[in-house]
Amino acid sequence: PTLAALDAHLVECRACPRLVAWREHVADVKRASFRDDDYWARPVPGFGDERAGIVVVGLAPAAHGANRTGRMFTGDRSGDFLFAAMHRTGLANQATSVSADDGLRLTGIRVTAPVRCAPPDNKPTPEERRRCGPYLAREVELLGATVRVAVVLGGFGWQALLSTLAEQGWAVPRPRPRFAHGAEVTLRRATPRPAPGASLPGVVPDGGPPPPEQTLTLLGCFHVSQQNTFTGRLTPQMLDDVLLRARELAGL
Ligand code: DU
Ligand code: SF4
Repeated sequence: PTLAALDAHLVECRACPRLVAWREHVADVKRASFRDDDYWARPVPGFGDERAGIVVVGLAPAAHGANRTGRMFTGDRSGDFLFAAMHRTGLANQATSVSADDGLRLTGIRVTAPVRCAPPDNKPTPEERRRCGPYLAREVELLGATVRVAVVLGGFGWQALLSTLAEQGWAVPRPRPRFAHGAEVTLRRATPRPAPGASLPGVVPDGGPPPPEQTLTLLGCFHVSQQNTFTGRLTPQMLDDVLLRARELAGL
């Protein structure tokens, strides 16, 4: 089980009829300014550092952004805003993100989404979110203990990530922590004990010290969509502050 194997499986997924139809319809019609582009029109994998201390959880691919370029947050204004901030805060090697082969590299951070296919009006249904959840769960699991911080862009990703983490044995408080810009919630779980067959001779887990705890801190941030960035609800400084806080918490 590797991220590459997960992505190979993901890009073949056709489990949501409404989203499969939409991602392909958008690719047929296109936007005039992209009329010469071959759209990706498939599920979009996470992008960035495979040993990331920070994972950014968005919402879903944009119809003419990631659904066109095949790379998360790439090719639209949301991505411009996000990657420029990553570049200012030392997490990306360049400020722009136009296509999957533009040379952008992320260090210590990775971008992903709870729903991997472009939805109409950027609104997946609860059922689509549930169906796609295992891909996010598996990605977070494969990143493993290196991930210390999740920067969550908006309430949809916040709810989706909390559901995913609860299923994976993280202690999620009840009532659930609410999304807010600047919200900071640290979750814990016991590090899974090795499977019985994997224990080494002479190592007796029972009665030994408890396994160390794993922690993951969620940082809420308004989504980088134009609705927020054009109106000034989310400013570059606000996003920089969240990313710098994430760096600090992740020890980067
Ligand atoms: O083959 P590659 O996609 O360039 O990835 C090689 C290596 O670099 C892999 O361990 C992921 C990591 N990486 C990264 O740190 N940041 C990126 O933006 C893309 C890949
Ligand atoms: Fe598959 Fe997720 Fe796309 Fe649904 S949204 S078709 S579950 S990849």
